[in-house]
Formats: sequence, C-alpha cells, structure tokens
Amino acid sequence: PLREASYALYNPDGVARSLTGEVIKRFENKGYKLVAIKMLNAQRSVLEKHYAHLADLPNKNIFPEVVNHMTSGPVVAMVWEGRGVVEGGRQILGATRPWQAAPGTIRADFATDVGRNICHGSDTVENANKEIELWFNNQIVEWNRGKVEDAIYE
Ligand code: YYY
Ligand code: MG
Repeated sequence: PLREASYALYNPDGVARSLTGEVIKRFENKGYKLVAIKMLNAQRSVLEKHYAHLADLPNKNIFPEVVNHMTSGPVVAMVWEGRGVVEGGRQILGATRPWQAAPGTIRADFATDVGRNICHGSDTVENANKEIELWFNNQIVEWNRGKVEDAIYE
C-alpha cells in the first residue's frame, strides 16, 4: 500500500531561503520514508517536460517564467514513500496560491507569491511515477525501517 511521490524544491525560494530542512522535517514527522534525494541545477529540457501542463494555460507567460525561475539556481529533488503520500504531501504543501493555502501548510507559512511557493509536489500517483522516472531515472533506495513501520501503520 505504500505509494511514491516526487518533490522538487524551488530556487530561489525553497533552497535559497534554507527551507529544505523545513520541508524534509514535515514529511519525516508525518511518517513518510525518504527513498531518494539530490541537489542539482535542473536542465531546461527536464523542466519543460515537468511543467508541460503550464504551456496550455491561457497566460502564455507562465510556462517560460516558471522554467526560467527553476533554472535560476539549484533545486532539491526528493522521493518520498508512504500510504497516501501524494495526497498527504500536497496537504503538507498547501494550495498552489499561498494566499489560498490553509494556515499551517508550507505555502501558507513561508510564501506569499504563487511563483515563489517553495516546493513542488506531485498531484497524482501517475504523475509522481512519471516524475520519478524523469528526475531519478527510477533510481530509488530500497531500505527497511524495521519496527518503525508498525508504529506508523496499523
Ligand atoms: O501543482 P502545483 O505546484 O500546486 O501547481 P501547478 O498548477 O502544477 O503549477 C506549477 C507551478 O507553476 C506552481 O507551483 C507555481 C507556478 N505557477 C505560477 O507561477 N503561476 C500560475 N498562475 C500557475 C502556476
Ligand atoms: Mg502541479
């Protein structure tokens, strides 16, 4: 029942503001298991695939703006596993627009502008799997937390 998701931290917001640990801490506290993590300067070609859905928006400026922003500095990409992690991860992040995000979420607590909303989170399991292939070539770490699993899952 353990699902997978991929998360990439933004620059300059998430990484530049040293909020990487804040995001990781919240996912760890929830009980999700980290199975891949890396810092990288994202390739434009990878970002254009990752954000392809933004090219369909009526405002044609958003797609290039997001891709430009995401190449302006390093990002941190992560893969987390856990029951319901895609939906639960998006709850931790909050709504896309920080002014609509619920208090207590990353985007409500740390962001004001939609284009500086700290962190990406996969929106479906299908997209998560595509993103894990795109960002990690499906290279995730298989490891066992032992009895901790029984303390998290009934
Ligand atoms: O999945 P999520 O990140 O919550 O939103 P998406 O609709 O997938 O858009 C990806 C990313 O693009 C969003 O987190 C910020 C940016 N963006 C923007 O800057 N302005 C918009 N009007 C829409 C999206
Ligand atoms: Mg999205």
